[in-house]
Amino acid sequence: MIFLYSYNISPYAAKVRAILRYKGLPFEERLVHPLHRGELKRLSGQSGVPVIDDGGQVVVDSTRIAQFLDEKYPQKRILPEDPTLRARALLYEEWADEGLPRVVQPVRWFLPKNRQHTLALFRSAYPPGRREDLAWKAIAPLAYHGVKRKYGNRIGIPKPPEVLNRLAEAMDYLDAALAETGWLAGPQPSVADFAAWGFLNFLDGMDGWETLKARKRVLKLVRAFQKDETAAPEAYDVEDAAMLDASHHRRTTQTPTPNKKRLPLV
Ligand SMILES: N[C@@H](CCC(=O)N[C@@H](CS)C(=O)NCC(=O)O)C(=O)O
Repeated sequence: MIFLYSYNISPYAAKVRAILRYKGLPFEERLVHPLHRGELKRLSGQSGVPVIDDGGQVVVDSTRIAQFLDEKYPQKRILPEDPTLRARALLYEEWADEGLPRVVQPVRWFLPKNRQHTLALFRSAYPPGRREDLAWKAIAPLAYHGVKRKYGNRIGIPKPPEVLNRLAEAMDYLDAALAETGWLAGPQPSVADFAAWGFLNFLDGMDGWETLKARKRVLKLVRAFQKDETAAPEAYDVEDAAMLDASHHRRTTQTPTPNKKRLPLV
């Protein structure tokens, strides 16, 4: 049995989850709690997700996991054998892993309604209850702070029009890159498509979705793999709203001390 250590809001974990499903590999997901990462650390020597444990073979980082899975389970290859297509798949994967987050994470986190969805979704993966709610009052601003530090700019965070314009521009490029076959590298899905999907699937139903939907080939890619049940933005409840208020309050009145060991959460 393969175990996948993840967060339900992690695009890199979504990428691995989609690859496991595409290859038809049975797996069990272990959602890591952001305040309890001891087991993950003992297992993998670090505290980021995704990590897989395949019968004692522990692999960290979605790119390495994808390569490991493709070598061990060659059915439905996601790394093309043809060297040109393989190079293209790896280059586009690198863009989807490193460039696309700078476009998509601001959409998920800097548009207020989307941030509510994202935080509510994150919270929904863990047991209900007052104690846990209390913990989330701390986790939510920490998570947001981590994202701001990573994807904000020196004067704060970009305004919604700028965030959406950057999304539109990137989706134009992506749509054009998909024109030949509907996939990024050759006639079949490759690791690059899964990497892009990992980020884009979260935008379904969020502010910015119309921008994606208008690019037909991008829309087809987002619809191509099984939608993450975990990724569906749920209506947030009153407790979640309170949690968000706490995060706004924190942001304007005091800067949370960054805990280098724990940040960034996402
Ligand atoms: N390059 C890594 C990036 C993974 C990553 O950034 N994971 C985030 C969640 S989306 C995380 O776990 N951050 C917390 C940490 O690194 O401690 C990959 O492809 O797997």
